[in-house]
Amino acid sequence: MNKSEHIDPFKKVRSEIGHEEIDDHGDPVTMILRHKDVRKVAHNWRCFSSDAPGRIPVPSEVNIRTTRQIPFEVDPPDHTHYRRIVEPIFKRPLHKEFKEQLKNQIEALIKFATQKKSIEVISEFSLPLQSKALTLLLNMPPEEAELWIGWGTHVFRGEGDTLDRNKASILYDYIDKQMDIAIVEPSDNFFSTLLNSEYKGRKLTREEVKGIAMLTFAGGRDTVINLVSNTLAYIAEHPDILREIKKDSGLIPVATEEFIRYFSPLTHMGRVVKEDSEICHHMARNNTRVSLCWASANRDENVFEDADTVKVNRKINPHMAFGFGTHNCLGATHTRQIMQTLLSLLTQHISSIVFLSGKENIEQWGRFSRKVGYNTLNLEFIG
Ligand code: EMZ
Repeated sequence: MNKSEHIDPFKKVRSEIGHEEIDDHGDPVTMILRHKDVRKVAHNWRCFSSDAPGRIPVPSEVNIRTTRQIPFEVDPPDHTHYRRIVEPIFKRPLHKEFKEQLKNQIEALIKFATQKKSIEVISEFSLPLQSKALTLLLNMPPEEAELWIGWGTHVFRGEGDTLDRNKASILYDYIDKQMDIAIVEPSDNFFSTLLNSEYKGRKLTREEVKGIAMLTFAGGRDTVINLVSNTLAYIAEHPDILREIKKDSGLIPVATEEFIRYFSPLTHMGRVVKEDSEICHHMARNNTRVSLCWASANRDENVFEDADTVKVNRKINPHMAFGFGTHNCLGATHTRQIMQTLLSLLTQHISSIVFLSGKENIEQWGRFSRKVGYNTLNLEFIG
């Protein structure tokens, strides 16, 4: 087996049963595993609600926060109003100037990597890339990234990947401080823009801005870092990919979607059941939780031919790595832009990448062990 491969741990249970009961700190969760069921449940926000601060992520974050993340933990119709406010910020990566700046950031990282004998990808490439790219999204000075890099790959998780309230409070204090600054010195950055935004005829409250900021800092962090690291490791072991996309740059957006499907950086996301409901012949009781397992749905053999193979020219790719329906990922435009820029620059500056060593990051969900990325990954970039 190649070291960059990601095995689908859900295959057998998905095809035989379709769901699996797991325990999340004493709060049971039914993981939904089939593509068609995940779609159905994601679509049905009335029965499978997001209106439960801290209880929507799996593992649950009720012990580390009371602030509702917005729009992530809000159901329609309010969700629609919030989404309208934040959408323009998250579409900024489509602007020409944004693309140019992002290209410069990634190019500098690739040049740095080629000048060294080897790099540790998480700390020297993916984490800095994620934080620098976030300064562009939030319209903040590039130096701010240095502080964010210091928070590591997850803002809520400390040693051993456990949720850590003390660590989380670093982010909460930072957001409070940024809001204080924005009130005294208004600008066109993320915090100022939100504090001046109108929600149903009034200004957003500090608590609402805090909820949006928390989602922005926590949500697209480890996921983007894993996606970038996994892609680099995979390209190292599959040199044909770089050759193929070099020959036909039209494949870059297609290959991007395929990497996102194959790695599915976010394993699953929860919902709270609003009334006793049946999913795949399984009864889900009111006020219990289900999870939409994007990672399993994205390997469903009834939808994807050769689901376990990365095909950089896959024609039909209805993956749900960015979720599905009302709550589809706000950061998807930014992530796609990062990946497409990265792939394009690799074809220009790199002839090959050598896989030196990696320590895998494995998540455990009941009896499923899933590789999500690497804790450390050493690669050599050859220019
Ligand atoms: C939440 C979540 C959002 C959660 C789309 O994902 O990402 C997780 O990493 C965070 O811990 O709070 O933002």
